[in-house]
Amino acid sequence: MTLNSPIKPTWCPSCLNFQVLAAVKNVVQREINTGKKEEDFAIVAGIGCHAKIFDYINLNGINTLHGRVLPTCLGMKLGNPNLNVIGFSGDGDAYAEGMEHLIHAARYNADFKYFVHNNQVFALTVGQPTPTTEIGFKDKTNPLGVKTSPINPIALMLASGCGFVARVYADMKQIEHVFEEAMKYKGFAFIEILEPCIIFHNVNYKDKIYSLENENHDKTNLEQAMKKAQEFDYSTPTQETRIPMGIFYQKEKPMIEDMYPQLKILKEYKIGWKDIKR
Ligand SMILES: Cc1ncc(C[n+]2csc(CCOP(=O)(O)OP(=O)(O)O)c2C)c(N)n1
Repeated sequence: MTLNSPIKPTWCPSCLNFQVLAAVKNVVQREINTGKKEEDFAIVAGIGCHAKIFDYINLNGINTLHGRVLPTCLGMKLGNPNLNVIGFSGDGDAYAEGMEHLIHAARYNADFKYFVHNNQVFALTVGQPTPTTEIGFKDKTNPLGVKTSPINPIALMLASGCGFVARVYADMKQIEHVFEEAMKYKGFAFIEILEPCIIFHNVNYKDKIYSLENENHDKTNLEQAMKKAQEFDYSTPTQETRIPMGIFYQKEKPMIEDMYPQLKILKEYKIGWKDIKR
């Protein structure tokens, strides 16, 4: 079996979602080459341009409702804690309609990996502002410009108790590196991909970003992580703007799969509920 799907992508030519697709397939392929099987993986996506990734990776999963990627991933893990579940959301999906799930996903700490493709707009519905769009952004729904300030998802996830908080630019190498670390991590891993939309939010972040790893950031230090999170507030970049990329915080915590004996047994025997005779 191949991870390549026969469905042709309908993303815009040079859309950064192609970088995400290639990186995710490369990492999963490496996991398969070193012992895992295709059926050990399940993917979940919501609705949006980013969510089309579901059609372009040949793995089992659920293309769920807009904003409901996280409860779907959690449900999969409760049904079969041995599955390697990977979720994909947009910033609209994760931070608007799905916001309440995000905080609880950090609390429950089920062992799955979650990407948020943050292009700072609702792209599929043609460019309306989301909770991470900067003040002043204009579109047909906000002709006078956005008045409210953007949320900072990195700070939010740190404050919510998430044990793996990362941000990468939509660049294959960066995504692969952090995704590999997330796969080794036991628990809920939050990875935001800063991904300008070439049509509706084409901001140049490339010369603003720097690697936390190269600046000796201590990813075990929550206070330091919070300080780094605050360096970029999702506003329009100025000459001084520096955007930290990489793993802000990493610490293993009790996972929901270990809190309930029923789930622990499934993990121990490497089985799902369907394998239990009633
Ligand atoms: C329950 C529900 N609410 C709203 C919509 C309309 N809708 C479809 S795609 C979309 C925008 C998605 O934006 P985002 O999650 O940021 O993804 P992007 O398209 O930018 O990748 C919206 C609001 C929907 N399909 N279902």
